[in-house]
Amino acid sequence: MRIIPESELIINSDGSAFHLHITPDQLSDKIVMMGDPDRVTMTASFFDTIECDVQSREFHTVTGTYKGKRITALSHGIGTDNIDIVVTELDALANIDFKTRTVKDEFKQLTMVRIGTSGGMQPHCPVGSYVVSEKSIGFDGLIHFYDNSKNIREQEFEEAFQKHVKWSPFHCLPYVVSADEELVDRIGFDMIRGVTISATGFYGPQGRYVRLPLADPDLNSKIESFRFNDYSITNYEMESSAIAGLSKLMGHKAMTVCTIIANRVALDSNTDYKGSMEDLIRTVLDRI
Ligand code: R1P
Repeated sequence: MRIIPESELIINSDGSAFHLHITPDQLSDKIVMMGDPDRVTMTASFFDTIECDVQSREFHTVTGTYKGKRITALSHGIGTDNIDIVVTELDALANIDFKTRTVKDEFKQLTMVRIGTSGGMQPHCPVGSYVVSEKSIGFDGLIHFYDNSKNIREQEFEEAFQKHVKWSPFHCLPYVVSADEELVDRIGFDMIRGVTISATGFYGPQGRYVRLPLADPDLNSKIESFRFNDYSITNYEMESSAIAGLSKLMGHKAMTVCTIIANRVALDSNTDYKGSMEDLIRTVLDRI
């Protein structure tokens, strides 16, 4: 049996995972995740009981109960690079024996729902709407570092997308992965379903022209006009592709749902989205 070396999976002296700083017994198998550490505080304010509240860097974790269900809420910060850390450590907390440093015989499946903010790319995703990422397109390249990623990628979709937007050879290969279908049906049944791009940045990588001119100023209009079967690209955020991809590779269930806080087509935005976020969090907590 493979013993995972200390350098490959760093465990703190208190028995907690290196970055998340929580111990295996502090994790529920139902997890809601979000970029903003303060959103975890908001989520925990809906809990009936609090079991632990741990903060380490941008990773804020609270485990407690909501209407009798044990749930962990945690912040993952911004970007798919953080998702590599978060999903790997969550999986390790659930499926690796931290004492023997071996994979446990019995697999524990986690359910992860990311509750995020996002920019809409279609008129049918106005500010204030909720969009479930039925599929995600990763502009980030993270999944290509793992073996077997071709088994979960949707290559026809990828090829059609690259052709339509004339994808630059300087970028990584965009990968397409689906969220867990059962979760999408159960949690997002009354929400807009869409295809979400996870970008590698907030400004240039999402086509925002502030001061630096863009390498391809037409990329967003090509993204907007892209169609594959009945799918159009609905929104931009920065994590869903890696969450869907890594979870699929590991055997967990995951999906992302976002409240739209800017519409890139209508060129409007709303920074006062606390109410719509609260409603979305309560809905996910009820349905997870
Ligand atoms: C960018 O402002 C951040 O907001 C979105 C993006 O994915 C990125 O993390 O999500 P969160 O509001 O969950 O952080």
